[in-house]
Amino acid sequence: MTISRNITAGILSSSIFLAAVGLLWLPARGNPGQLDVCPANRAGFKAPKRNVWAGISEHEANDVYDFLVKEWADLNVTRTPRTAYENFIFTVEALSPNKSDVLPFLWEDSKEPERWAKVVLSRNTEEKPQLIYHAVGPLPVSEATQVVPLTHPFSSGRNYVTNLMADFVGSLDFSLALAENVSDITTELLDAKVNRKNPYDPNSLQVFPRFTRQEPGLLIAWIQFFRPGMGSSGRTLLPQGIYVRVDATSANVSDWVVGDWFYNGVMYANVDEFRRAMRSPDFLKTPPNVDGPWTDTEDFDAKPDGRQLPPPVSIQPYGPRYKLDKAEGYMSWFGFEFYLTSTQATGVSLFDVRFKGERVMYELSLQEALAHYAGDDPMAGGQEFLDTFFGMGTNAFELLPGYDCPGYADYLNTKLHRGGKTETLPNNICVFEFTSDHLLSRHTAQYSVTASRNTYLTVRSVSTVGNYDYTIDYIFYLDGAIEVKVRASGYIYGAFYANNPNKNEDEYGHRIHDALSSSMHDHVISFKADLDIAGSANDLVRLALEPTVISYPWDQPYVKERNTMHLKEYPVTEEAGLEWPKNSGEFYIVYSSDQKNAWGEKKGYRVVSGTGMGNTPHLSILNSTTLGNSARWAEKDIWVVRQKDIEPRGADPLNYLEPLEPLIDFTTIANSESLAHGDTDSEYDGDLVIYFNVGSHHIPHSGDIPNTLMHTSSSSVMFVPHNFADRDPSRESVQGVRLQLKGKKSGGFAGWDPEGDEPNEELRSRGKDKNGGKYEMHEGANYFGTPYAEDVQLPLAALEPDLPKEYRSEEIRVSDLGLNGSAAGVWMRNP
Ligand SMILES: *[C@@H]1O[C@H](CO)[C@@H](O)[C@H](O)[C@H]1NC(C)=O
Ligand SMILES: *[C@@H]1O[C@H](CO)[C@@H](O)[C@H](O)[C@H]1NC(C)=O
Ligand SMILES: *[C@@H]1O[C@H](CO)[C@@H](O)[C@H](O)[C@H]1NC(C)=O
Ligand SMILES: *[C@@H]1O[C@H](CO)[C@@H](O)[C@H](O)[C@H]1NC(C)=O
Ligand SMILES: *[C@@H]1O[C@H](CO)[C@@H](O)[C@H](O)[C@H]1NC(C)=O
Ligand SMILES: *[C@@H]1O[C@H](CO)[C@@H](O)[C@H](O)[C@H]1NC(C)=O
Ligand SMILES: [Cu+2]
Repeated sequence: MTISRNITAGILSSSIFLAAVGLLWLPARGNPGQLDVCPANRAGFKAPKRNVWAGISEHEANDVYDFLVKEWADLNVTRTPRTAYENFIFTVEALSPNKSDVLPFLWEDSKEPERWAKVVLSRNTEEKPQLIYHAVGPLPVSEATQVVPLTHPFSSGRNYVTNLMADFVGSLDFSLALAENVSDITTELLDAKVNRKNPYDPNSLQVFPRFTRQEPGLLIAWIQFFRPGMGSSGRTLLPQGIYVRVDATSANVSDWVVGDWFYNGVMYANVDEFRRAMRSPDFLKTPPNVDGPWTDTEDFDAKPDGRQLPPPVSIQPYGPRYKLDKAEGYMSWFGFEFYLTSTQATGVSLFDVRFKGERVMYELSLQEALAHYAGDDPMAGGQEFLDTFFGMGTNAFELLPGYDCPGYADYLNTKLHRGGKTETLPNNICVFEFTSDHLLSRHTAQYSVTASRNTYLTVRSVSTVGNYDYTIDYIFYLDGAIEVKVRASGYIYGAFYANNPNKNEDEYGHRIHDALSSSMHDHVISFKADLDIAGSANDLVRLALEPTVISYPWDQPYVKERNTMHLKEYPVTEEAGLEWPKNSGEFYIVYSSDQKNAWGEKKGYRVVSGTGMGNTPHLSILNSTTLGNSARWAEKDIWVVRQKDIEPRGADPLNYLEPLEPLIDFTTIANSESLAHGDTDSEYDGDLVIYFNVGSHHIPHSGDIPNTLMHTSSSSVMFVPHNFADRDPSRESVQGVRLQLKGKKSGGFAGWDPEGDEPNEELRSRGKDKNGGKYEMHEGANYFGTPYAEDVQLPLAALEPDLPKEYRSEEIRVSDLGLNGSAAGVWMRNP
């Protein structure tokens, strides 16, 4: 028997499925379980409501372009620009609807919220090129449609930033010309020079600038040389030790002014001084950083014992147990239901997450991914990346079946509308169930042993932003827990290691090759969780475990006072940033303000630093000089703030361009407003939002060469039910077995009387399910849920997908972190 799998259609086509079911019908085996696959139901599965967060379709995008080209006729807006000095519509995407409009739609059958687009106008005909947000709506385009400046999400009240880098191509030409002008120096010190004809020439040079807006009227670029590392794209492992400062204040690259040079710890006021110094006999050289097999990511030749056998893999011969409405972006799995969508800046986000019919989260979404470096040289010393600027969604490329996701995963595509065109990113989100190698629960009792499998649902994407790949998972567990997990891999962004007597680089990392420093940095990745625990009115408390000394009457007269511990609850009464408690000595719990479980306890979810490499971090640097106010959210582990339509996001991708005057300054969101509600404060309804970080303090070491390993870079935050239900809700969904031990006495289960001939009726009735079914315990294995009961045969593709056939991308448009292809909006390619 074979089951074919179609990775794009995902769910098995029904004819194949029926054949499979026919073959795989399970024998009863004293267990009335049958294979409960119902392909018709799955195929017909539909989201209950429209996905109001869904991305803009190609058709909608085209209508918006047509509308704007007319509306902005006075700006001569072009759809696909041919030069850097045109005005064009950089991006078109969906404007997330206001929660205040969506809740009535979801819960009160009010009308669907208006659909609006968010567009970025790249305005380049003025002296200062700008990127400007507008809202266009309502859609579809009609008489009523208008274009208005989009300001409500931005604390600055502005809807624009100055574009540092409107003329990327010009700046690259400038940098290459600059490098060519000093080819005598680079040949002498680096044994390399620019080769415009052959970018693969290992002894050629590339140039990348790091821009800093020092003050409003001064834009500085530090330009560093790199070897190309084209073979494996290990360019960021190949920084070279020459740096040059350029005054890049003018929007016209022709007016840029070359300034100081930096080499081996010494500053030179200009290139002539640098040349003079080079010729002096006491000039100190340091070895260059040369490419070689050490940057290769694979070793095809090694044959250690064991590598000749393929490793174990996970299979799913009967198809998935979730239901997925691909068209709408809606899923259902063992009580969880949610919508998903993707945006260019932030990638995949989830909305209206419910568990067993109750509200848990309105929104769960990435906000920003910061990598902040430190170092003794002008590049590493001021370097930081806010990766939504490059686009966590824009750079979420096709996933590798069987490797990024199990061979049986389902895939979704996303569409990007940029520079007048629509691009599809195929198969860049996967969803799959996975059974962990460890159980969810187990117990060995006197006469039986019972085990419950830990099967969970994962929604995964990978954003490759330049050198780094972020694998981002949203994971759902049968008990109602939700995990957000990020793992980084790819090439580190190393710093040049100047091997001089000072060895200043040792203060910022380890030496990991001839002339490479591992360059310490912090990864702080922000997510928003708009928790609505059993409704919108919620409270955050810190439930502390505190040591105490108590005198108990039952201890007397022997123990006067007992050293012990007890619980103390501290409500968080105003917007605040918190750090994870020392010794995990507090539980951060978001409680429903009014909904209780059967025991009178408030329904809650705990927010906790989850699984991975140590606790999730916040930024080590205080008041980062480079960041200014652009990423204040990175300074604490977890924040609680009021939910507001005017504060939909904690960060904006364009913050990267104006860090000192960002569009969104997080301190204006977390600004100590009261969280009291109910009687005391009628203007606030108790709807709170949590912002939290995952990431790592990354001190790369020799093992990060060639690539950072995911087990060292993973971190997560979990949302775990805390008194949410009356007992563990996974019992009714979990798959497992109770094995009665050999011998007569098989007791311990409700309804099984080990001693008597007749089952004890009272106990037995407890074994009945709600619908009056009566499971009768028997000797041997008692399965809950349907187990495997026959051999399965699988096609090779279930074990090793046919990658050349299944992988669709021809060429990946990588972002080089030099602003080309970033939100700075360059005229990317010739139309
Ligand atoms: C638009 O084009 C017209 C005609 O070429 C020109 O006169 C005008 O200055 C342009 N406007 C802008 C804003 O570039
Ligand atoms: C969303 O809410 C903001 C703030 O109240 C408002 O300015 C904006 O117009 C609303 N958007 C829509 C589409 O109604
Ligand atoms: C390179 O040298 C040429 C000729 O001297 C000069 O015109 C040009 O400005 C220089 N370019 C840079 C970027 O230094
Ligand atoms: C940039 O400046 C150069 C020299 O100052 C000038 O020739 C050129 O026209 C300018 N380009 C633009 C687009 O203004
Ligand atoms: C950071 O800035 C805050 C607010 O301006 C100030 O109170 C604090 O002392 C600063 N810390 C450092 C280390 O600069
Ligand atoms: C910029 O990136 C685009 C892809 O987005 C590429 O086609 C183009 O060649 C790049 N331009 C330069 C100058 O590197
Ligand atoms: Cu890192």
